[in-house]
Amino acid sequence: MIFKHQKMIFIGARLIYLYQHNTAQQKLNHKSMNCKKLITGFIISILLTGSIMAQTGYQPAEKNLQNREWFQDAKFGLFIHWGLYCQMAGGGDQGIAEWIMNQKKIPIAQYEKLTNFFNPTSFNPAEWVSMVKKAGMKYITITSKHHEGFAMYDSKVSDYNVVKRTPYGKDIIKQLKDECDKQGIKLFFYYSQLDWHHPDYFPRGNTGQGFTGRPEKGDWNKYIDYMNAQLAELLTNYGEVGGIWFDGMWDKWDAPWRLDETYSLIHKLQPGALVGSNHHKFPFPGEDFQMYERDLPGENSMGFNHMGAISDLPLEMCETMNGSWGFNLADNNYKSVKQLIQTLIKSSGYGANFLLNTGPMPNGKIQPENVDTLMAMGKWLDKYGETIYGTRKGPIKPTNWGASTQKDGKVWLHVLNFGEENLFIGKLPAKLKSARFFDDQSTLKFKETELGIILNIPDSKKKPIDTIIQLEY
Ligand code: FHN
Repeated sequence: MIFKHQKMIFIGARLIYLYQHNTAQQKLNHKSMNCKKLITGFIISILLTGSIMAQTGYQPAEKNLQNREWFQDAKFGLFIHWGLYCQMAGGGDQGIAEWIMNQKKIPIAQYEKLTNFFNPTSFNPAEWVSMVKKAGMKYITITSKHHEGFAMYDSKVSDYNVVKRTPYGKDIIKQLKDECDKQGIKLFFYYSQLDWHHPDYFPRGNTGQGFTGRPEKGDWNKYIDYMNAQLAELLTNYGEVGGIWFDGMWDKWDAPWRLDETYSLIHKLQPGALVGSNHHKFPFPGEDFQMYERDLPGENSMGFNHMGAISDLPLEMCETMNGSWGFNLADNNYKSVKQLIQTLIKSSGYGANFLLNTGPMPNGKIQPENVDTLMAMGKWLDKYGETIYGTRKGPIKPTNWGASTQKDGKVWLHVLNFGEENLFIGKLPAKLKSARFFDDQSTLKFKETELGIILNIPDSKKKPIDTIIQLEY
């Protein structure tokens, strides 16, 4: 009864919050859903997820709040998808290579044979972390276990892991963490709640059905115990971690995930660790940041982000370099450096971090194409990082021509696409005193109209990736 009562209060509070949030949001975003839709969506999601209570009453620790600030300042990180699947390299198909077990319907008994060949003798964590630093990235998020269920670290609760089952026999996560500590890079652990290998992940969700060879029975609570035990290992055996990046709840919305227990466990073991979940919904209590997969905040071009609403939590957007997260031999459809830098800028314009992915090869090396891209991005950041790192979203919301960022009283416009020589940027919060090109600090002409400001950007000043204008008002 008390539980029910608390639940109602919680739902009520969430609805009020969403209403307030949405009212503010609507003023800013003409695309945002209307409030009625949002609340209806939320109620539906609550009904669907009646068992998801998350960490009600969660109060982030001081350290957690500090880390949230750090996180928002950091802006750029490397996502690493590495697991047994890298050896299949996508099997010659385009698409997400880390899903090959499910896509090709490979039974566990066969898939497990991949453990016998996993021997990334060229894995050099020092090289990886140096590359990350040169790219201007401040943190790494690595798959500790993806949907295939294989742990890339020395788990004591399952021998389906890199140390016990592969000829390589060394703890990948430990080596990477030691090197990150040495070079001052934070490490986050991706953890898949969805599991195609564990027998107790039952009843099954939308994926991993029918082909794995698991008996059609299992004890769900045992699976959650197992997952929490693995998380406890990750949070006790590797020193201070940046946080946990969850994925996979979308596979089984109606499951009793016992999120309250999982989130409390993480925050108890490491109060500073940031929890985020790629459940594609509005954040639940106990989560410390909100994430968007292959979409800028508030957009839904991938069809993942149905709720649309942006929370007040720190934000992060993740993206692939080609079309796959895991190493895909056949997919050469790499995004250009320009495209990726512009996405980084647009994310910053939303106040969001950009987590850019690479899928290491079976030998432990990063694909050379990805290294080249990262080095080019790092070069750009060496020059223009001041307008990205440590910033928050600027006064002008990202739009088709660009975005804006701000820090310590400085405001930067990032002009990414040009139409005419004159650029209408709308209204600013105060009267504009001056506008200068970031590159040479030369001033540019502008006109203040009733509707907003028009800037004059001569062709000679236009840059191919980003023309940065510093505003003073
Ligand atoms: O299924 C996964 C996918 O393999 C990858 O890990 C991405 C990263 O955001 N998340 C899931 C899809 O939403």
